[in-house]
Amino acid sequence: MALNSSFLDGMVGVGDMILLESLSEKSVLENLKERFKHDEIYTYIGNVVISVNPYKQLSIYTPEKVEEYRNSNLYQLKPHIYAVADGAYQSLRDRDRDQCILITGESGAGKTEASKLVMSYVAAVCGKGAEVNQVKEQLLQSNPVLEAFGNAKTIRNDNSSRFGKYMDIEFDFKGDPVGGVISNYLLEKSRVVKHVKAERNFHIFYQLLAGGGAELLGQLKLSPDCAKYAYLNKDASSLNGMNDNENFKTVKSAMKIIGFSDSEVTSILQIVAVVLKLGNIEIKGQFQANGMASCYIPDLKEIKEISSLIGLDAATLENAFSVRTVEAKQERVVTTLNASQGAYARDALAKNMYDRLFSWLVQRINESIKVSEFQGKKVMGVLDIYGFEILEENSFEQFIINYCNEKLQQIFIQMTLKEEQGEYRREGIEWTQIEFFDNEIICKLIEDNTKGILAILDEECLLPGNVSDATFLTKLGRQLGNHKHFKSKITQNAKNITDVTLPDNSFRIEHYAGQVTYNTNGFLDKNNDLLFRDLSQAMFKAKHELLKSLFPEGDPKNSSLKRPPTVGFQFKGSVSTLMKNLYAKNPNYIRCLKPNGTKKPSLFDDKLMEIQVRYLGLLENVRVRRAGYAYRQEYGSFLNRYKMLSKQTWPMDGVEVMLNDPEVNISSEEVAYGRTKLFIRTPSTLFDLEEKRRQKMNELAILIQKVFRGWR
Ligand code: AD9
Ligand code: MG
Repeated sequence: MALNSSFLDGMVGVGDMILLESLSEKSVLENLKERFKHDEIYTYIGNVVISVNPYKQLSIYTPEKVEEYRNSNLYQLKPHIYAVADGAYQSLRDRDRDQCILITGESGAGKTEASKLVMSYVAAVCGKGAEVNQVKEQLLQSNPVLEAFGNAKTIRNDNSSRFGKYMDIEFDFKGDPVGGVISNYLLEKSRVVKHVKAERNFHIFYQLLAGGGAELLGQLKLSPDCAKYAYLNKDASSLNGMNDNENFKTVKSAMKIIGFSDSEVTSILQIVAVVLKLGNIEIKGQFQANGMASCYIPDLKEIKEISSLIGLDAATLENAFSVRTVEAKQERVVTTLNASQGAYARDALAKNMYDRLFSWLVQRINESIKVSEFQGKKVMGVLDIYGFEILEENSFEQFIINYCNEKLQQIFIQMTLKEEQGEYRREGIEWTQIEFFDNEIICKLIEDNTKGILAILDEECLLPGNVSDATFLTKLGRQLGNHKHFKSKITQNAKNITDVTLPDNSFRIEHYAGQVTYNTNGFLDKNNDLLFRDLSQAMFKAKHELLKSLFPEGDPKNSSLKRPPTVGFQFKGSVSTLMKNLYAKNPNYIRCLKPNGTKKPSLFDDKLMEIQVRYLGLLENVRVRRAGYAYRQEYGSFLNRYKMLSKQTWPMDGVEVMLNDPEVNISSEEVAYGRTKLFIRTPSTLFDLEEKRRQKMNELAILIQKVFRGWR
C-alpha cells in the first residue's frame, strides 16, 4: 500500500493499524506497546485515533506542531490528535459538515486532556481578530471553571471529571468561532458529603481554602484549614502536582474572562462556603416527653453564620433540619425528624445546593458564550464524559455512568462498524460480514421503556407505600432473572436469587467493558432525589438572590408543582437527546487507553491494555477498516471537486470517465462504484487526487493572470 513517505518515515511500529502485517489482538497490543515505548502515543485505525496516556509531558503540543498539522491531510504526518482535530475542522469549514469529536475511554485514560487539546488546536488555527479572540478565550476559560467545580481526585485519576460534558462550538461561514453551548450531565453530587479516604471532594473547596486569603475567608467565615471541615478529607487535602492556591487564581481569572461580575463571584463563593459549613452542623438525637424521637443542634454557631451569609432567619434554618411538613389533601402534617433523618436532611440540602449551583454555573457560562441568531452556524461538538467505572463498591452513580458508556459504545458500533457494513450493503459493494459484539442488548436491559432496569426502578420509586431498595431488587430478579447479561441476589435465603456468588443486595450486569456488581443500597433514594419541602422553602426565603433562584420550588406559589421526574428518567432523556445530536453530525473518534493503574509514566501494563483493547473492540475496528474503503463521497460532489482533472469530463460528466482518464491514472483496484457513492480504498489515492487538483488550480490561476494581463 503506497502511503505518503512522511507518514512512514522514522515510524515506530505502524502508525495505522490497517497496515499491520498479521492482524491479531497480540499484534495490535504489541504495536501500541512498541510505539508507547518510543513516546508515540497516537496510532490510527483509519480515521479513529487511539491515544495512550503517557502520564508525562511530551513536547508534541507546541505552536510549531500546530503549524505542522494545520491544513495537513490525516496521513501526511505522524498520527496526532491535532491531525484529527484539523480534519474535523477542515471538513466543517470547507465542506459545511457539522462535526462531533467523541472521546471515550476509562477513568484516567486522558479524555479531558484530549478534549482540551482539540479545543486549543482549533482555537489556534481558526481566525484571528479581537472579537474572535475574545470568543476563543471565553470558550477555553470555561474549562478551568467547570473543572474546579466538577472534577475531583479519585483513586483512578487526580483530576477526574465527575460530570459529563458536551460542548457545541459554533462557527460562522468563514470558520471563525462565534460562541458555544455547554450541556452538563449528572454531577456526582454524593461526593459533596461523602468520599472514600484516598479521594477528595470537588477541587473548588480546597482551592478556596488554600487561595482565598485572610480577607475573603474572613468574609465567608471560613478557616483555611481543611481539617476543620467534615466534608473535606484531611488525608488527601493536598495533592502532588496540584497547586490549589494557584488554581484558585486561575479559576478567578477565568471567571472574569468569561464575564462573571465581582458580585456573582462573591455569591458563588458564598454558596460554596455555606455547603462546607452545612457539613459541620452536628445533629443530635433526643426523646421528647411523649417518647417520640427528635433531633436538635447543640451548637448553633454554624447555623448562625450560614444564616448571616445567606440572609435568612437562623430559627427557620434550624427548624428545617428538625421537622418535616407533609401536605396531603389540604392537610399539613408536621413530623419531627430523628437524628439520622436530620443529618440526612442536612446532607441532602448540601448536595442539592452544590448540584444546582453547578448547573447554574453552566447556564451562566452559556449566557456569556451563546451565539446570536444571525450568525451562520456550523457546529463542532466535543464530548468528554466520565469514563467506564468498576469500583470495589458500585452504586447508583456508577450504574448511570456505565449506562452512558454503553450508549457511547453503541454509537461507536453503529457509526463505524454497523454503519460501515450497512453502507456497503446498501451501496451494493461486495463485502464479507464481520462478526462483532453488539451491545444493544445491554442498552435495552437498562433503558427499555417497560422492562429495563431504569423503568423498574422508576416504577418502584413512584409506587406509594412499602417500597425499598430490597423490593426493587426483588422485582429486578423476578423480571430480568433470565436475561443473559443480568444476575441478582438479595440475601442467601431470599427467593429470586439468580447467582449465589454475588454479595447480598446486589445485581450484576455483564457490560461490554466487563462485569460490574452494583449494590442497590440507596438506589431508590438517589433516583427519587427528593428534597424535603421545608428545606427548599427555607432556601427560598433567603435574601441571597442566587441561592433563592436555585430553589424555585420553595416559592409558596409553586407549592402545587408536580413531583420532579426521577434522576434516572431525566438522565435517560438527556442521553437520548445527546445521541440524536451526535448521530446528526460527522463523527471523529478519539479512543483513550490507560497504560497502567498507578498513573506512572512509561509503564505499559499488558494485562490492563489487553482488556481495554478487547472491550473497545479495536480488533474488529481494524478488520472493518482493512476490508473496507477509507474514503467515500457521493458522485455529484466528488465530480464537482475533481472534474477539472480530466478534459474528458468537460463537458461530459461522469466519475468513471474521469477516473479512467490516463492523465488521472487511478488504478481500478483502488475504487469501487456504489449505487450513490464512490468508494476509495486507500487514503493515498485521495491525496494523489488532491495534489493533482492543487496543481491544476495553480495552472488555472496562472492562466487567468495571463489572460487578465493580456486584457490590460
Ligand atoms: V475521567 O473519566 O474524567 O476520571 P479522563 O478524563 O479520561 O478521566 P484525564 O484527561 O483527566 O483522564 O487524564 C488523567 C491524567 O493523565 C491527566 O491529569 C494528566 O496528568 C495525564 N494525561 C492525560 N493525557 C495526557 C497527555 N496527552 N499528555 C500528558 C496526560 N499527560
Ligand atoms: Mg475527565
